[in-house]
Amino acid sequence: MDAKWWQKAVVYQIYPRSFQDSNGDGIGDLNGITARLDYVKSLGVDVIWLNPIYPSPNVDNGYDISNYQAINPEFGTMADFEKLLAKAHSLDLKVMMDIVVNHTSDKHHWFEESRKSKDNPYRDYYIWRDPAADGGAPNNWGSYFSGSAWTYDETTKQYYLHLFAPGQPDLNWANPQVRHAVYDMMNWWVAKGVDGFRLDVINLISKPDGLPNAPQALGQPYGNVEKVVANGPHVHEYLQEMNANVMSHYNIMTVGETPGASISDAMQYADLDGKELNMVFQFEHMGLDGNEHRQYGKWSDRKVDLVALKQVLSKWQTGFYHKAWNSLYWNNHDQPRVVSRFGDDRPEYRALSAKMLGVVLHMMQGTPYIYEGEELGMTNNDFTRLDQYQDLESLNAYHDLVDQQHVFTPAQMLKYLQHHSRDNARTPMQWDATMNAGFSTAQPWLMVNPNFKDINAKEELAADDSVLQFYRQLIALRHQYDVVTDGEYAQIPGTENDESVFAYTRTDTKQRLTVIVNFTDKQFEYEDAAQPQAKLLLSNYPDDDGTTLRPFEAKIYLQA
Ligand code: TEU
Ligand code: CA
Repeated sequence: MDAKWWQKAVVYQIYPRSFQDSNGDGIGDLNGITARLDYVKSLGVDVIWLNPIYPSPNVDNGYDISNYQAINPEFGTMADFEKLLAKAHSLDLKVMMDIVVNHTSDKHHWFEESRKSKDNPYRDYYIWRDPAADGGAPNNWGSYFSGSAWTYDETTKQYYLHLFAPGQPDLNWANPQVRHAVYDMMNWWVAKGVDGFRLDVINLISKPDGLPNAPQALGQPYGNVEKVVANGPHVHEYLQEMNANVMSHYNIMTVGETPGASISDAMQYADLDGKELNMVFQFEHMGLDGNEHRQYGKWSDRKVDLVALKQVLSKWQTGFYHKAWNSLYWNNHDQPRVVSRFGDDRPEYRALSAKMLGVVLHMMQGTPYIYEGEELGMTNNDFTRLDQYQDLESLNAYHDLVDQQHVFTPAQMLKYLQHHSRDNARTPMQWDATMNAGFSTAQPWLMVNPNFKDINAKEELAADDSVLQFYRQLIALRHQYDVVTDGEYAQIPGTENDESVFAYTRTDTKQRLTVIVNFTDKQFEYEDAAQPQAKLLLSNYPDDDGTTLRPFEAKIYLQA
């Protein structure tokens, strides 16, 4: 297959607020990123994805944008961005921007105009509705961040829609003026030299006609909005129009974040015909360890079931083969750290299981995403008190489920937050063992994980068996072997229901890659007949006796 550049690429996600502070205010910034690009390049990655860097009141840490064509002064200036872009390009690193166009900040001048009067030219940039007959919200939709998805505005005596916080009013994509303003903005960034876009919750932009009520679980105060807004009636039409007005004119990379997208929805978003997006972030493998009562979402301390995880990942591998393109991720700024979540972050197993998880993901078909610190095996933080959290989603969920609905006790919810709060991913990058892990000379905006003295880039660059060195080898394998890019995926027959082993092959006309990992801290006999003729390409143990699988052992074999 003649792979597109983004099919051979590996992406490194940078959360600017937590990556590197360069001016001593405790907040990561663009010049800090620029200073660390040599490190990023040394991993062997091809693209950096920057979370939003635009002006924002930070209701949702930048996912509430008040100006799409400027830089958040906390992060620096447009000149600083241009320096970062030039440095990245000089290192042959492409830069992917994160654009949030399902909603803006309520401080965006479009919304400030829109809320002024019903006949304001910007009124229809957003979704306004009269109160229901009882004076309440127009329907039963609940926000992703708890509470109603509607807020009443006194000035014009109407409600406006916000799937997320009240400070994040949803744009009205049925309005062609909105759509074309977005396309113009995207073209403006491409003209500045950016190489791609990550599109935030892009499958929520087309709301269902008539805004019908959502399914509402017994006892729940609101309906489950994702059931009625995800993958809406015109979403493919809008994405094809965006493609015609933007993507089709360039060789850029696009990835859509699509919560609630099934494999058939995603098949069209990420179709190889290139009519919409290159790939999407689907959430099915991220939802397997949520609360057993779906209405309480992800708040849980359950461990993931390996058989279910294998089944989901395999379904997306085989379902998309030669039809659409997968993204591959374990981590991002919204998800807890994978070594704590799906691996084992006890000191004796942390590095082993981090490497094992890297093997499972990076030998699959798709474009892998590495979230800052994942290459170090950074772990969840040990938050113990509610006041240590800053994430809006976490704090709102606590007050809703503990204080209002009394579904969980404070102790229960604090445990669930320890497992699933987004702040686990947002603690500062751990560079070295100096103060604040080398992230900042000032008090960081969010606490540094106390284990930074043992887990940091400096340590791992100096060691030859670190998680970092192992990730470098995995990235090199992707660039070296076509079978990683285009080999056909299959679980090894007979292992599908094994609760300890994840074993799969990738096969093309020339080679076969075999991946065998032990997902547990147990040791047991395991012999795969294929091994004798195969060459061991990479393992997270120094030797290979071929018949025993040791705790979290991960092996990659190649057969010509
Ligand atoms: O996330 C959307 C989304 O689906 C997440 O809220 C997810 O459901 C949850 O956080 C993790 O289970 C995107 C951005 O990635 C997130 O940071 C923003 O808060 C959100 O959209 C609103 O823009
Ligand atoms: Ca700073």
